[in-house]
Amino acid sequence: MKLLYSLTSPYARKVRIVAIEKRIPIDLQLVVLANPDCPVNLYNPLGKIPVLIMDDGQSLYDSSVIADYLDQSSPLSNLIPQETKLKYQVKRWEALADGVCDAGVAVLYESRRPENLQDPSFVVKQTEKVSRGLKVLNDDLGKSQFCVAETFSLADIALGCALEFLQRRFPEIGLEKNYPNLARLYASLILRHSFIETSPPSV
Ligand SMILES: N[C@@H](CCC(=O)N[C@@H](CS)C(=O)NCC(=O)O)C(=O)O
Repeated sequence: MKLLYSLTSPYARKVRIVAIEKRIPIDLQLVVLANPDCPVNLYNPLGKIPVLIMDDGQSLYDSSVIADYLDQSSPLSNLIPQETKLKYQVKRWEALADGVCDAGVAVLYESRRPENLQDPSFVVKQTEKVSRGLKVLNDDLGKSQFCVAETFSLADIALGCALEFLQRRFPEIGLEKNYPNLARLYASLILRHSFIETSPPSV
C-alpha cells in the first residue's frame, strides 16, 4: 500500500497517525499538488490528498474512508469502536474536526488568490465555521481525558491534526485562551510517538 501525501496536510497526517498507531506499514509518496506531473488526479478525480493506493492498483479516498479501512485491516488498537453508539460519536467528532479544517483550508486558499479577487465575506463565513466548531468541540470535551468514552480513538487523532493545522496557519484563534479544554488534550496528544513522528515542518 502506498499513501500519496504532503507533509503539511492535516488529513494526510490523520491517516499516517492511524497507520502508526495500528502498526500498519505503508509506503509514503510525497507529492506536490501544484506540479503538472503530480499523480494524484490519476488516483483521485477530486485531485485531493491523501490517497491510498492498494496493492491491486485500486485507490481509496478521502481521509475518513482510508482511516476506517486501516482500522478494519488490523485488530490491533481499535480506533473506531465496534459499538454503534460510540462508533458514530467518534465519526461525528472526526467530521467536525475535519470540517473546521475544511473551513481553515478554504480561508488559506482564498488568501492565495490575487488580492482584488478575494472575497472578505467568504473569509468571514469560513472563519465563523472554525470558531463555532471549536467552541462545540471544546464544550463537548469538557474535562474528559479523551473525546469519546475516555479512550484514545480516531476522534482524538482527527482533533489533534485539526488543532495543529489551525494553530500553525491561524495562531490568532488563541487555543489556550479561548479553548482551554482542547488545549489541554492537544498538549497530551503531541507527546504520542505517532504525533511526534508526523509533526509537520514549521512554515
Ligand atoms: N475531505 C478530504 C479533504 C482533503 C483535502 O482537502 N486535502 C487538501 C490538502 S490539505 C487538498 O488536497 N487540496 C487540493 C484541492 O482542494 O484541490 C479528506 O478528508 O481527505
